[in-house]
Amino acid sequence: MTSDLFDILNTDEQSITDRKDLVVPQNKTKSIKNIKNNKKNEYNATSIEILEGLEPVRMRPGMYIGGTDKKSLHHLFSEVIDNCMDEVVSGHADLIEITIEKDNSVSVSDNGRGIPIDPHPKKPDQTALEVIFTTLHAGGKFNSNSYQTSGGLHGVGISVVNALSEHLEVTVTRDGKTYYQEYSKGIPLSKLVCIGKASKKRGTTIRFVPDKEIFKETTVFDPSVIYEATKSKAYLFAGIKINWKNKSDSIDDSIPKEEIIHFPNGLNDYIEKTYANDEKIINSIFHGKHKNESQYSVEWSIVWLERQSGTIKSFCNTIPTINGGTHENSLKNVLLKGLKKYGDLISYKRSQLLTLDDIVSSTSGILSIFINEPEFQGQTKEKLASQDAYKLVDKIVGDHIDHWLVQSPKDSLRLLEWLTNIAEERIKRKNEREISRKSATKKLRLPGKLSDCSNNSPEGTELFIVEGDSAGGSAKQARNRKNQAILPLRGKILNVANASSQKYNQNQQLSDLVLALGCGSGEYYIEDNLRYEKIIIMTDADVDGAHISALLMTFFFKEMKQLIENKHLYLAVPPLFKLSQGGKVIYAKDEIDREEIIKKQFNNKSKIDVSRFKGLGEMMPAQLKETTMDPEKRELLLIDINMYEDEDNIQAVEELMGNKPEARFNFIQKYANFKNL
Ligand code: 0RA
Repeated sequence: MTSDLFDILNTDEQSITDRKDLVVPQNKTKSIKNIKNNKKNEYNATSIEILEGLEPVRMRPGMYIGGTDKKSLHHLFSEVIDNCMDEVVSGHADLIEITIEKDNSVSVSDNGRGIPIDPHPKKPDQTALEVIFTTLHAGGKFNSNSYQTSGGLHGVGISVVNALSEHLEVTVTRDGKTYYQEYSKGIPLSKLVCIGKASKKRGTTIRFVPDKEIFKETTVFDPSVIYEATKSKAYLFAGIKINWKNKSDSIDDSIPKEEIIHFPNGLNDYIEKTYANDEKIINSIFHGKHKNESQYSVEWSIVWLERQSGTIKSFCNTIPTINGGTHENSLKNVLLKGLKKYGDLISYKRSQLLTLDDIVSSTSGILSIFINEPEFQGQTKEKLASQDAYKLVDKIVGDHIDHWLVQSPKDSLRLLEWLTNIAEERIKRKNEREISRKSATKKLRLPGKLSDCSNNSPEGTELFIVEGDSAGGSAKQARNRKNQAILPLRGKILNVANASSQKYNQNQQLSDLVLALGCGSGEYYIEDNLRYEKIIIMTDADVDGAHISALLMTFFFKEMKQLIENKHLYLAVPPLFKLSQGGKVIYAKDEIDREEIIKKQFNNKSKIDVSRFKGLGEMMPAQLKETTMDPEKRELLLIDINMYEDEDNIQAVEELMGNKPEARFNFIQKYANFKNL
């Protein structure tokens, strides 16, 4: 026996060989053949059954302990200590002993009830202990502890540790006697034997050596990993004392050789120790513990640090939930809710700026809950999924934070001020980012004549290309400055049909247009850089207007074909006539429209006043908005690439370019079956 705990436990220890006579009574009728003596490989029924029972574990260890690497190796230890913690948490034990032996075996003892050794009701051949060590998931069925760690990566059962251990020995003291059994790779090497009388104490010791065949990377435990995991158990359960012994020849001298690990103030001890050297926003710790006998328990200890790299560690039934989960999310949200509510209470308006990120970055601490039948999720089962845990933490921490904030108004105000400063910094940074994006746009040297819209992203934006400054002025007043931009083109646009690229690069009007669009032209066209969603050509409804439209369309067709293909180019449809009778005003886009309206919408009782717009510049901004620019009321023509792509495409372009304005006008008319929007 390796554990010194049993010295403390006052066992009348005898060596196993001395007590071969002390066979466990219930095994008298049907004795289990000792596999150790079964040298001829004569497998008996029991060994085969056990092998089959634990075979899946040895076949696919990853399914049970997450892998076969160093991390998974340490899961064996977690499983064993979690079993002991179950006894502690359920109030049956208050002392644990951990020993890393020289031979790299690890021994874990507790002074709990001791694993039951009576015959198993369904398998009278076997003791309950043997069933627990040789059957997957058998532990929980024997044990009615309410905070069972079952369900997670841990809680796979001690049988998994047994299956993956080259050697495992278990010693149980209960009912005045001490019992002992050994296993190898899950197979018992002997019967459970009574090795002595133990007058007072009870408990269980499990010592195991991981199997090299399984853990190919290493079977050497890292004392620091074992030590940290052990310490966290002591923090999480304030009542516990853990006797720590490190007999390994590890060179890591930061890990004590011997220590009694005991944290009477639980989580607060951890916080005080861990953050002793950190600058705090406020010195007090937000701590609370709420226990409902055997139903649940919630404990937390929170500290606010000046450095913005907060970490919250969470646990469920002493199992670390590295990836958080419902309980941890709830804690973060309830802290935010509490702080905002308190801000409201003291009329500290800035507190409404707070977001989860603002407070989480400065918050550090531990959350530990105990619930029945926790559910874990994720590949490594390190995230709590129980929905009850969210409500539980919300309710209990929610109640406490309100009181805690009200109790120390000075601290609470300082905390609020600090956190809202973080929020304001965040908002400021965000604004600066936006401004720098805007000025990056400015660096594109947008043409001076462009009246850009204020939206930063292209979605929903429109660029109106208008003819002349007076139309530009009206359009500027008529637009929605959020998403509508205006580019007035002054003077003559170069006819690009016969011009070289070089030539129209030198043309001020066209280079202004390319600059405004941001997407480049010709082979340098990059659709992603297009600064507007819709490009709308808005020219007067006359021959000159048609001419300019035609020139622009030709330019887009030759230089930004994709822009048309991807349906970004439109023609605006400004009215040509204004019809009014009495108070009634209707606009008509052309002669046909005019006659139709006169016939259908007006009566013969009084004179119908018909006026013809000479140009867009003549219209009142409100009129222009209503008839041509307001997306709710206007009509737009989508320029469809197909109209260029018919057989006499070239001729069509030629036609557009022809010297006779009439010809160009005809083109527009001819292709006026543009998609009507
Ligand atoms: C099953 C039933 C009972 C206790 C245990 C298992 C138990 C398991 C481990 C593992 C490490 N230490 C342990 N201590 C106890 C309840 C036994 C009873 O009711 O007396």
